[in-house]
Amino acid sequence: MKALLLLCFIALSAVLDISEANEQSPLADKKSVPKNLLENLKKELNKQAKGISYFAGEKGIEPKYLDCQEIYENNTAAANGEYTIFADPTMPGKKVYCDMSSKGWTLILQRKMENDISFHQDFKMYANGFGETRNSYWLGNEFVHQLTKKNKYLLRVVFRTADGKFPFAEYDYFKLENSTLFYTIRIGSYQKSTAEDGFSSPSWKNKVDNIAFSTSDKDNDLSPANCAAAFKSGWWFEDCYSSILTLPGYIKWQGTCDSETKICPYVKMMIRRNPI
Ligand SMILES: [Ca+2]
Repeated sequence: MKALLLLCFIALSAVLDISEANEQSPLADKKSVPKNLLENLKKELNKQAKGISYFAGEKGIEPKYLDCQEIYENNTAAANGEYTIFADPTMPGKKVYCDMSSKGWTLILQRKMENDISFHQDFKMYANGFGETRNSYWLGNEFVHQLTKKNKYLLRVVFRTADGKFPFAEYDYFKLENSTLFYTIRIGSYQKSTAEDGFSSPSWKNKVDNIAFSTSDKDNDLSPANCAAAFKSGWWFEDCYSSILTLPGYIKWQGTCDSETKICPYVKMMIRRNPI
């Protein structure tokens, strides 16, 4: 508390100095606190006001940030890479890959086909997450549920095509329900994007929106068969799939990626809070 009061005092002093200087008052020549110091103090006070807590991270004592967007907003120079985020500060954090190139997106799936892993995992593995954050990974349905139950998120699915393009499909809402509802996915409207609407276009037989998550040991699909076992994958299977990002060996996205003529060596599913 003492530290907080001291910070308040310093910050207030700095505000007074700067405002006086701006008004050309007789005190204008008084030495001002540098503006960047004031900004840092303001950020620190904001964190404390928001009740942000801290953890012992690889870089020392670090704030428990909610997601990659919050990391970016506290440091707009933050680089793409691995960070630890906390969907709930009372629960363990999780390592995640952050795309900071467009203001802090949290990757919930990343798949590099040249460094691929098996996505033929059971329900518990998909709930907890698996893989390597810097390469191919599934963040974890439970963690993503915790993130998306509190805030409204956008979803962007980004591909790299064989000829080096990066088409993407964006949706204005994304949420995973809880484990009781088998992490049912909720997806909003398709936004103007450079890739097809692989998730919900009426052109495709199988949709993803409002579908429960299935694995070979938990058949929640709408097919008489067990889609996850048949296709050695975990996914939001309806009567199996039209677009799916977890098949062995390739990425399938209607109109953009397939196993033969349009091979995509890379995909990421990432989320960012919707400012609306
Ligand atoms: Ca079934």
